Amino acid sequence: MNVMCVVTPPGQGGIAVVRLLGTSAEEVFSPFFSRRGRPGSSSTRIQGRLSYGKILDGDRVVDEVVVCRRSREDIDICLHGGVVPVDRFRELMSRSGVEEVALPVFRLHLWRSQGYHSLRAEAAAALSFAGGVEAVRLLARPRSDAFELAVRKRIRQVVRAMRETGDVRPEWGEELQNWEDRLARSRRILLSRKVVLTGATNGGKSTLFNALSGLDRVVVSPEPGTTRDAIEWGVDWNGFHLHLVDTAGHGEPRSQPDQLALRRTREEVQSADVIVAVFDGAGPSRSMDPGFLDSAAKIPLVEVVSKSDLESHRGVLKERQKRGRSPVSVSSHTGEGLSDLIARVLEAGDLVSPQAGEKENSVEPWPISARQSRELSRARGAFASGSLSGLLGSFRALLQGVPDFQDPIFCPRGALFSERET
Ligand SMILES: Nc1nc2c(ncn2[C@@H]2O[C@H](COP(=O)(O)OP(=O)(O)O)[C@@H](O)[C@H]2O)c(=O)[nH]1
Ligand SMILES: [Mg+2]
Repeated sequence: MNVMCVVTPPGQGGIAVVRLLGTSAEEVFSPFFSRRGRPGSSSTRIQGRLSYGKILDGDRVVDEVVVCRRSREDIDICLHGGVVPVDRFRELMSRSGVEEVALPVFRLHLWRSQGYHSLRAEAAAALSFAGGVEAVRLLARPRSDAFELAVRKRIRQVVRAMRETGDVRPEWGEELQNWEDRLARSRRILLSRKVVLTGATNGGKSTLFNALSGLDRVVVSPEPGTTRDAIEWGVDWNGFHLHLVDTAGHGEPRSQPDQLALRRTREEVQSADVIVAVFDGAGPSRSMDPGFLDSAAKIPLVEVVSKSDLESHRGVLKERQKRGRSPVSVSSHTGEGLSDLIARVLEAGDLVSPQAGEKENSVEPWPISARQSRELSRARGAFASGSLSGLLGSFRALLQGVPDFQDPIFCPRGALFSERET
């Protein structure tokens, strides 16, 4: 199979580089190429690493080009950068059966052509989309080969079992479970977690959001109901990419916009990975609406008592402690308690650097995409129904498939491609 990709950015430019990759890249390209000085010459061979010449479509000159030949299977064609010659060349290649792919997919083919195991190539292709240092570390780890080797070994065993016993082996189920566990850990690292601030109006959520995000973006005021839209911002804490969300406070809705704002808050709270419940340190005049938190009881929660610089804060803190809670005291004005809060949020989201905090007997994460995860669940289904051919099919698909670049590991929330959020 041959693929091509325009590797220079789109738009008008001096040159456009199209890269061709595939087992017959040179054979496909050569018939359209003629060296300079011999128009129409039959000598179409690309000579050496660099050749200057013309791309011809029959008698028509498509463009004058420089061809850089890395190997028979990997060729750059430097065209003039305008849209017309590039489109003509594309058309010429696609007529010859070359498939045009997007840059991330092209990178995947490139990694694979350079001998990377296919799962590692997939991780490498995701690298440029990684949000946070921990995600980069995980994707760049050579350990990603371990998964591929494990799957290949299993494929061999399944093939043997098909010839011999015709039965699935019970220990394969345990291994599938182990892979699922690694998947769960890797998703926590690769996907941006959503941290939602919620609580009564005027509790200091927006001020806290500003302090935590390092922004001065959200309007803060003593007037209740200042925040209506949920506002999001990406933060990097200890190498983990998180998405911080400020929401409208719980309070008596007095208008339709208030009601809409409340509904939005409820949605944000229910889709959070970690909830930060802010209790107003200025006093218990407006309390947290418990309905909000009850509806999201399964989501990890960190309690905060705000405004620790005020006298009244102590009373509120004691009150929460009496109820058996252990809130973090913070002051967004002085910065007190902010780093404790960050640590508590990371802990609640189970975000511990695999290097630093590796617990005994916890599984090492393997980078894995949603595509691979789907094949894994298919494999589990096949295992449960004792189907060897089903198992074989999903294991093979796991290794051979091309990732979908809408996959969240390629566009974690808030990373480069947030408009393609999944
Ligand atoms: N003293 C003190 N006041 C604060 C602190 N955080 C917020 N406030 C004040 O509390 C009021 C409400 O803050 P805001 O962030 O808008 O609350 P929200 O409605 O929960 O978003 C504003 O007047 C802030 O200046 C704090 O840490 N200390
Ligand atoms: Mg607010």
